[in-house]
Amino acid sequence: MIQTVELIGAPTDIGASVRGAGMGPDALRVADLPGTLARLGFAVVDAGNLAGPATPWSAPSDGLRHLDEAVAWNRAVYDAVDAALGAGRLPLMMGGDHSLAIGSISAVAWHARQRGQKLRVLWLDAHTDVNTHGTSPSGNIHGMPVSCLLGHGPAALTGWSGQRAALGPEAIRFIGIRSVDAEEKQAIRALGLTVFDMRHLDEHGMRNTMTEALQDVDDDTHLHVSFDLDCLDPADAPGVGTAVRGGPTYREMQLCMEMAADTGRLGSLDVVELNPALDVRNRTAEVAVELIESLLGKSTLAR
Ligand code: Z70
Ligand code: MN
Ligand code: MN
Ligand code: MN
Repeated sequence: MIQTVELIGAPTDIGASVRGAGMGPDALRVADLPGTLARLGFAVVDAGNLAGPATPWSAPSDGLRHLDEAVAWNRAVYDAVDAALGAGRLPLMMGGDHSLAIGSISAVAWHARQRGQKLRVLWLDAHTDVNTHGTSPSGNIHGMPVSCLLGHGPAALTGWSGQRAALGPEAIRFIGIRSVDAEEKQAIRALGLTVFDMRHLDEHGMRNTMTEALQDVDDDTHLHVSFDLDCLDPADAPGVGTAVRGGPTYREMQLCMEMAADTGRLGSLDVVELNPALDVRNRTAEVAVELIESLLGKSTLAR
C-alpha cells in the first residue's frame, strides 16, 4: 500500500524571537518538498497553509508572549494533524516556529494512545525547549513546548492529548543540544530527561548516539521526529532565527535521519524554525528537503 504524506503548512513566527519563520512552509515548497517525496514513492497531499492570527510582537505578559495567538495556531495544527492521522496519513507539519509542536505532538499522542502504541519523540535541536513561563528568560513560547507536552505549561497549552501530559519524560530523546538556560538544566535533572548533547555526540559519534536513542523502539512504537533546523551547524543551515555554533554537520544529520528511517516506525514529523529571511539562496530549505528524504527512507544504495 502506498503511504500518503500530508504536508501541513503553519506559516507563523508566533512563538519565536526573530521574524521570518512564517515563510518556512513556502520555502520548503520552493525547494520542491512535494515533488521530492512523490519521486521517493509516496502519495503526497499538500493541505496548503493553515490560517491564524498575525504576530503582534507585544511584550510578555505573565512570562508568556502571544499566548492567545499561540493557542489559536496550535489549535489549527492540532486539528490538521489529527485529521491527517485519522485518515491514515503521515502528517508532515511545516512550521513555523517550534511552539507548534505542542499542537502536533498532542494530536500524535492522542492517536498513539488510541492505537495502543508507545510514543517515542526524537527532539533534534540546539535547544531543549524545556522552559516554562516561570523560568523563560524571553517569554518566547518556542522555548517551552517540551514543558507544555510534559504537562508543565500554562493551562491553555496543556492537556490537549486528553491527559495532563501528552508525554512522559521517558518518551523523549534530545539530539544535538548545545544551548540550555540555567533553569532548564535544573528541569532536565529534575525530570530525568535523556539529553544527547554535543559533547556526547563528539565522544560517542552519531552512530552510537542514535543506536542508544532508538534502543527500545519496537513494532508497537509510533516514532515522531520534531526537527528544529537550528540543530544543524549554522555553516550548513544558516537560515534559522537562533543559530548556535558547533552543531552536527550535514553528514552527521544524514546518518541521524537514516538510522531513524531504518526503524521503519516513523509516523509523523515536524520541520520547524526554518527562516527564509535569514537564509542564503534557500540553502537551508534544500538541506531540510534532503534530510527529510533520508528520514522517509531514501538510501544511496538500497533499492
Ligand atoms: C531560549 C528561550 C529557542 C529556538 C530559541 C531559546 C529557545 N532557551 N528555541 N530558538 N528554536 O528563549 O527559551
Ligand atoms: Mn526548538
Ligand atoms: Mn532550537
Ligand atoms: Mn525553540
